[in-house]
Amino acid sequence: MTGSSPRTAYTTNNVGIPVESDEHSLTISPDGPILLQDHYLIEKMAQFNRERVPERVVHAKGAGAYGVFEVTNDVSQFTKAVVFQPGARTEMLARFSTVAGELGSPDTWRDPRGFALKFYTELGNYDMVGNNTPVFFVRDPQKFQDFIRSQKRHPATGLRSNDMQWDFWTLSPESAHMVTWLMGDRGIPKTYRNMNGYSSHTYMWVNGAGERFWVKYHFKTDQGIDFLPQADADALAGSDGDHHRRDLYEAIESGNAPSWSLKVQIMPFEDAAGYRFNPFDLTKVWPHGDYPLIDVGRMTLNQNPEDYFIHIEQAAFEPSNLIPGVGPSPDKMLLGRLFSYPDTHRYRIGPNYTQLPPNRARTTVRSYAKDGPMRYEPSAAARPYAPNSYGGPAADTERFGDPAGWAAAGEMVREAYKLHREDDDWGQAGTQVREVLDDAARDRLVSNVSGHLAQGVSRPVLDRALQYWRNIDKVIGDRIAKNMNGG
Ligand code: HDE
Repeated sequence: MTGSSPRTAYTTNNVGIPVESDEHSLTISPDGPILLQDHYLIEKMAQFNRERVPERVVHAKGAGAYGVFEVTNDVSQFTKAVVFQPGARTEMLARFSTVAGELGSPDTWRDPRGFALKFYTELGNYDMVGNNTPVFFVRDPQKFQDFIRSQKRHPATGLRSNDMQWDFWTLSPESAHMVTWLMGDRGIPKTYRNMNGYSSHTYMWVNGAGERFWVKYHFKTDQGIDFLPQADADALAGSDGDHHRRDLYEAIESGNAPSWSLKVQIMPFEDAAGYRFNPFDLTKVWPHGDYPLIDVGRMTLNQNPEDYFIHIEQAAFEPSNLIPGVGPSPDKMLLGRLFSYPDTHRYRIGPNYTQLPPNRARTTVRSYAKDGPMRYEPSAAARPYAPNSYGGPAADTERFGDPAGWAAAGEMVREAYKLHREDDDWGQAGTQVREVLDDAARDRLVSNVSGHLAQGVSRPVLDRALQYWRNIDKVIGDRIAKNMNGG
């Protein structure tokens, strides 16, 4: 051979053994039968059949990237959380997603967008798992599963059904505020870079002196809020189903790193009981006039995953990843989520999911967990039981013993939240329509709702939907009714 051409890397099987051919199965003579001893062929076919993990039962389609969060304002008076301390710079992972669509569904369907963040702090992974809307459809986890099923596929036809969606929504008036967000411009962001992210829930912050506060997070896009008109979104759903995923990847790849400015609303702990709205009701916002936004920092996404499946499909976000200085709140939906996410990860990607690259802590893990399928990190405990006489580890209750909790008392009941003086199901939705939207946005809302109702929503559901919108705002409701009753 003249000169040695630079040898390309040779193919191996899954355990590094060089393979004999990339294209020919092992047979008796070129035209003969395939031999069972063709281990490489069998390995390729068997591996192929096992490449899928169950898709997320909601938020299946998405996109994600790594980045960094940098604190720009001192909020240590409210929290001791290491990620929010002055000067802190924390690596992170973000995943954005739609909700109801399956893994292969179009990015531009009308849907809330997931806004899931994982901060790799020296005191463990902190996850803030929010949406691009500050509220949600229901306020009790008992109804979440039913809500989602109304958004997915009809059991008989296997088709999505606007009639199912409006049947659930019009029988669940607490959904009005979120449905107003969903059917407006925020329901189809122009790109993942042009949407805000919200904790939606109220969380607890605890400062170094043990003082507690209630907090809501607002990640404001630095790219500006922008949306897709319904017709453009419908066209893209056909021409480029991965439009948002592509945009995020290409923006980062070209050095155009998107960023979001984190601001928070802080409510003094004692204000909650007497506040005009139930501050833990996930269908409500805290008007910014009551609790203004306070700057915290900036998150920048500047690194695409090197392998989408490993880092994004297997990413496991959980609201229960709460580090010292951040705690839950009496929000029933949040409390339900604290169970559900680790449960779904154990089912979807296995009991040792926290050892996978996107999920593994970037600090020493000294838990007593051990064994289980696919485990490969040894336990850092000196013995697999506590207490032990051989080096622990043992909980440091002096430093970390505060459970970030609140007092609770009373009988066991199954009831709705007690109403605060301005609590109802329509008020904040109406305020949004009348005071937040401008005329053009109201026109698009009317058009979006009318178009959605026109696709298969039949009486009695249609009549309830018209009344639903009149309850939100009589003028808007009448305009939609006019469109539905033949103009
Ligand atoms: Fe989720 N949600 N959710 N959700 N959610 C999931 O966990 C759940 C809710 C959100 O990019 C699941 O990993 C319950 C509100 C995002 O990987 C599941 C309730 C908000 C993502 C689950 C809610 C969210 C999920 C399915 C009502 C915004 C994608 C796959 C009590 C504040 C995270 C998974 C990612 C995913 C449960 C409601 C946001 C089934 C029980 C409210 C962004 O565990």
